[in-house]
Amino acid sequence: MLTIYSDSHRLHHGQAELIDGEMRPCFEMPSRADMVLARVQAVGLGEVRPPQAFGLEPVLRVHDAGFVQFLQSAWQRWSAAGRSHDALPLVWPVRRLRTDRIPQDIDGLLGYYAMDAGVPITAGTWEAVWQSAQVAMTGAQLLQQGERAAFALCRPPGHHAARDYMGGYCYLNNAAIAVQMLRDQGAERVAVLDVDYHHGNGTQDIFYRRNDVLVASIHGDPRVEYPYFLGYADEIGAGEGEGYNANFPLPHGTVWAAYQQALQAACERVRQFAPDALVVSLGVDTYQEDPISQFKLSSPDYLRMGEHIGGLGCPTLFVMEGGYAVEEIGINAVNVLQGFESAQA
Ligand code: SP5
Ligand code: ZN
Repeated sequence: MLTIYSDSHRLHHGQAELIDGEMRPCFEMPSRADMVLARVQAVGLGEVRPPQAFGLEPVLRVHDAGFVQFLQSAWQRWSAAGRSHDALPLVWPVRRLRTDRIPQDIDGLLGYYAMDAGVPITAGTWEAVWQSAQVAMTGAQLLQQGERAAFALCRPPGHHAARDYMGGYCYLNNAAIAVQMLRDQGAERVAVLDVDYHHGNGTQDIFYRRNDVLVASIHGDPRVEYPYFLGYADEIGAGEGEGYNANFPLPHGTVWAAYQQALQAACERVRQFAPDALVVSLGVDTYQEDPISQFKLSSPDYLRMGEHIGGLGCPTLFVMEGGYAVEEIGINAVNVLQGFESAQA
């Protein structure tokens, strides 16, 4: 399987995030992608290629132009205000505050375009985010050119980012941009299978009213887990998209036996949809040692996960999302890819 990877991810290295009431070093750090790349190379998964340049147009097929402009200019505005720490939001438009007026000040803009305080913006953030999206687009193009599978080693991740907001370590929705590119290049139906521990609120939101993209997500129950405000089983899509969104929330402590049942149900939905291509949002924060998550999957379980996905027989693009047990992130992510390949053979 081909891997697409760019060193530019290192340009994004936030200092701190708010967690358990403290500012602590960001869990989403450059060594994550380094570890995954090292494992890809150690097992000889296949060639590693740099991304190609697709420009802004495919990004704007998914994201709001004002939001993208904000991302591009946020560090410049922040540093012009005399600040040198990472940019972080501090106020949000909750119920009955106005969202029909976009603030002009950087603090207002950060709150307007962010869902939480987990998205620090640094001097290099835009370049890293931009290249991460290009990595995903390159993967989409490889499927379009006839590859059976590809691995977009994206960092920063994307699935919490929606059309016009960032959140949860995510700025642009790499998987959604890849899906839209596949659609624009001729795939009639594309399915997303999101196996990251957290609900993919951004991806769900982007495709919620569409019947050409099925979104299925298995994740920690939002009653007790981030992102808290989306990801319930009764979210089934709306309008023409009704019946094209499927959520499988699972309790804290979920082990493989229960996870596998949800995975089988999600795969069955994908099979019924009969997509021309599958995009897997591949987070491995379901791992038992993950520092911020509560599922209990073991490293061999990821081989089984990959076998299930491979059994679907779809052209598949894997897009890297979360996973914060840095020591094992490479083994776990690449186990999914190897399990997939073994089921394809
Ligand atoms: C892409 C991705 O996986 N983003 C995850 C963002 C999660 N941010 C909120 C984390 C809250 C963790 N709370 C548990 C603390 C354990 N001490
Ligand atoms: Zn996650």
